[in-house]
Amino acid sequence: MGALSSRKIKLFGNMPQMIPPFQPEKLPYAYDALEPFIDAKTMELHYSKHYFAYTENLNKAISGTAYEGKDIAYIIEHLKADEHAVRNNGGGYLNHSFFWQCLSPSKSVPSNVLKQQINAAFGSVDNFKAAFSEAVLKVFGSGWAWLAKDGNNKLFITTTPNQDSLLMSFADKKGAPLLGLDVWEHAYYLKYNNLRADYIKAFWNVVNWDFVNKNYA
Ligand code: MN3
Repeated sequence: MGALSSRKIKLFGNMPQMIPPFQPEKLPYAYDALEPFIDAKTMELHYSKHYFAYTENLNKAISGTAYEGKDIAYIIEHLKADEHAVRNNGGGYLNHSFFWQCLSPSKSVPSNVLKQQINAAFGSVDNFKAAFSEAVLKVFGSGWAWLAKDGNNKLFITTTPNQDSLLMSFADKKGAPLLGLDVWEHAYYLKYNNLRADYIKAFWNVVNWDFVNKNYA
């Protein structure tokens, strides 16, 4: 299996090229578009406060460093584990830019191609959802859950701590994300409090499978 590169695996195939100074990506729907599953207040704070802060702090963190002028894929792939400000804010910027597109008020379904891969890896779409949900429940503290593909296009579920990305060189399991879920309390606590399982259940109602399908293709 060759080294994964976001340039080769089209991770950003559906996203505009993100180069500094980084700007927040446009939210593809209104704050209240995902109600009642994700509430408007949470979306507004999440997007306009948390995401904007990651974006601004990433620009600050790379200012005057070797990362200045590099695109986000380069930064994510090259940053070192102890470069905390770039790691946290670069990951935060990338993960959220990706996450907004993983959600949609429009109903969609896994493509036949993706469904075949899900069946091969997990047995069925329902089994996949159960395994993904279990992974989300097991995230200790803040982090993310991912459906991803490896260098052989095989699907797997994994989680990352804090704002880490599967594309970071020190990730436990590297791969190309197809679908991500923010498991930070700021993503659900206003509406769901400590009931993370209810947040996950709601999430399945707003998954943008069209985006996931394109990420696999
Ligand atoms: Mn978040």
